[in-house]
Amino acid sequence: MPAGRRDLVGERARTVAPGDVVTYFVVRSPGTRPPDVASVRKVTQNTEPIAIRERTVDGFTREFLRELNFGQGVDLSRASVNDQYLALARTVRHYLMVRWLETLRRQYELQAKSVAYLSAEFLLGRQLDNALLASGLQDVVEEGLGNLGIDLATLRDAEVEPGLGNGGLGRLAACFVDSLATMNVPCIGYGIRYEYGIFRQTFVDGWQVEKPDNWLALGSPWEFPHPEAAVTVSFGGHTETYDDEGTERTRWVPGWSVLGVPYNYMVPGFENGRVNTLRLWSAQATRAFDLEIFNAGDYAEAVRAQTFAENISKVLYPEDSTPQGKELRLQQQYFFVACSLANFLEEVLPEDFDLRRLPERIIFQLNDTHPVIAIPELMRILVDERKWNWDDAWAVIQKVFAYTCHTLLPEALEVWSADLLGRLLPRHLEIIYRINEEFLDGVRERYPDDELRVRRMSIIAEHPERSVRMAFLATVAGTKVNGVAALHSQLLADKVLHDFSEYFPEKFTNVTNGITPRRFVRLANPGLSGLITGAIGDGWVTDLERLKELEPLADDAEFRRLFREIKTNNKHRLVDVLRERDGIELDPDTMLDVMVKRLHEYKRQTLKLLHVVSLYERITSGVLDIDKVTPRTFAFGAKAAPGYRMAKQIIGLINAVGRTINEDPAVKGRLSIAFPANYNVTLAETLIPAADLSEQISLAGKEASGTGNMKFALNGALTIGTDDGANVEIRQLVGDDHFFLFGLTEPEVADVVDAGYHPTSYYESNKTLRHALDLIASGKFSGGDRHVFEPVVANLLQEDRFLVLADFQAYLDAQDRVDAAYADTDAWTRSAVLNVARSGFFSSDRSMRDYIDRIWHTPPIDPNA
Ligand code: 26W
Repeated sequence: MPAGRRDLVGERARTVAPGDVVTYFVVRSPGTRPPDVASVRKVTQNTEPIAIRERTVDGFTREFLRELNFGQGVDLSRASVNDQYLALARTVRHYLMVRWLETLRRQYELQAKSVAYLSAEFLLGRQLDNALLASGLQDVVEEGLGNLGIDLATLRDAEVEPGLGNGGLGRLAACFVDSLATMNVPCIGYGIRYEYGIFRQTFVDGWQVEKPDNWLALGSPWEFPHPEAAVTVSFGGHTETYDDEGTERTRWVPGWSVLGVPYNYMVPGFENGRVNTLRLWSAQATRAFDLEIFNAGDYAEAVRAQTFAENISKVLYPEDSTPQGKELRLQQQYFFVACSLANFLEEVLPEDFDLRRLPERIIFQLNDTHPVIAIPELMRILVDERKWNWDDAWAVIQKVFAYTCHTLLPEALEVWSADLLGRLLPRHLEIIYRINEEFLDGVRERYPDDELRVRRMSIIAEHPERSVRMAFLATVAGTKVNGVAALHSQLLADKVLHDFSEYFPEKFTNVTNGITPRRFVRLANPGLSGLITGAIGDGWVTDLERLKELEPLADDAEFRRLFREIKTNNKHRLVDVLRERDGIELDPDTMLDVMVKRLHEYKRQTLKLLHVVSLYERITSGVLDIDKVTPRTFAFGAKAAPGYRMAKQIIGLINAVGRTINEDPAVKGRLSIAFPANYNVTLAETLIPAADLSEQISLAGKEASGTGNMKFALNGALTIGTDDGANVEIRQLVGDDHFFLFGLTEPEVADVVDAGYHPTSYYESNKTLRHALDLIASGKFSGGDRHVFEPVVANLLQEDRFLVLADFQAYLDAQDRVDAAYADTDAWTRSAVLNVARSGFFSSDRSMRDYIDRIWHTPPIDPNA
């Protein structure tokens, strides 16, 4: 080995000389125990330690070509774009590998308390750019590829984003694991490796049509499968009690089982040498293929077990609010939870670890109710398998689980029928019954003769059928329960879980959501990032509150000019992307008014649409002088759960209105709708930096937090919104002068509903509203067919559960204020700069600090320790 060669293991630079001791691993799958230090081998002349990747253009180019030739088996001249992309991805991950292995080694040594983030969804987005940013290799790669005649942008677009989530909850999980890695906090993310992620949305005549998301088809270079670390997961069967040397014990006799194969993904910290792990589980049959049955000629039967097993991790459930209560969904939830607990207890922890000390070593964060079955599963392991007594086991359970609730909609709180649970997981149901009994004993003690309260608080509901309320189970067992914004957590304690916040006041807390500034500012908005770094240095990327230092520059005309220029450039970038991607011609010289989020009635996309229709109606009827209307483009992005008919109707109506308005010369250049299909993380990264106005108009008291609202504010868009979710905290921080507030507050909504809400009274008393609704009902947007969108109008007039009509006029008035404000470009830009400067609080790094202080107590690891 040439003297003076640098050894960068763990990024610590030192020269390696013959006879030196270098730590390197017998490479066993990450997550499995590393060998003890004793097995380190003396460096000999011809032993190549972990290859040190030269972070030079030459070094990279050599690696890339090696990967292309030896990894992809092609030479450059014949390589397809996908070959080049896969080779690049693997090359970049090589540069991160040393950090990953070092992180694992040190974590194993330190056995520091860490977070296990259990989530049924991780909406990761594309990985390449984030890996380049984390490894600081962007420029080297851009130049190296350029020298080979390859355009990095082309390879970037070859990556299919892993759509392993529906929306807010899944994306939040991805932001959180990014922050924990960047903050040097040990964390394992546990989830499901769906073969098919969230469906690909297409529009046929304006109607949503779902296509399967076969994201793995062209290869998945960011994952590391470890079949040797597979876990057996059981289902069905029955339980039986037996005498165990005088102690009566219960055993579960399962009916069938599957294998859970772990796939590890890197979660690189931002330029800090740490790489945490995301472990996603894939289901396989224990016996993939039955040769006997095959030889007997029943080919389908021979592979039935495999197909059946694979179904468990086949596809993500596309609902993001109303659980369907499907058995397969419960199978998915138990599958990944059982795999994760077994993996952590048997693979991650040292062999002889005393589980009584588990609370010192791990906190399992339950991302909504989807992983809550982990609670009876760990009880089963401790009591049935480790033969602990109930109380000792329960004492540990209450310290190692914490629950985050992400919704306020009663219908979104998961309830599993005792019948289904008893059939699929008979032992777990028994354990839940016992947990409930012991809990209710305590309730009866605290509130004697209050059986109503007991029934209200019971984890087991008797009506309409006997079922298990998962949110209640999580609250009874968890050490902490948190909402995701101040208002949300307040409403959880005051309303949704009131009995429990009275009974366990110390458990209830709040952690307001956040977003990672690496992906949603540094990567998505390089122009703005450069401007900020130019002004205050680049510390903001890992300390977002530093943005405050921009405040004085809001009064700097030159800074405002540059800020505006960047917004305009981002608009032009969006114009090119939408033309290429969707054939949409967007006019960059209009105000870009954006509403992007899942389609749900409580988010009130219909209110936004009534504003557009009303503008169009008043312009075309001559009520409104077109020259007084600010030229606007209304951009929508929204997927509807396939079974959510009203949501799909609303998508159809938005596209129909868009078609009519976009083709009407009377409003050309003034009003237009852009509704690109298949809104996802990748599109958000281009759309959000281009936006002027962010629509956050849910009915107060319905949106738990929102995270899009934070991304828009941090990218210099102004918000028009209600006092709902995190909007309240955004408005408080950016200031009322820089936020367009409107609408009923949550208490006012409650009063209106309690008083009895009659949407038609608003229709009758408000001409502008009536004309807009009548225009839709007239068939104007549906070729004269009055029936197509009748259900949407009828629902608004008859039910209007989310008070769209009640908030209509206040919303229109707020939009007039927007028009007036936008006319003063400089003042608008000043407000936009202040939104950026005052939104540092909404970093997911800050959210992590709050979780660590209030719930987890998992301090960051000192990288130099
Ligand atoms: C079982 C069906 C189902 C699936 C997903 C029910 C509920 C969900 C999620 C909890 C829905 C969700 O994504 N909630 C959103 O979570 C975000 C992150 O905390 C919040 O910012 C959003 O306000 C909330 O709607």
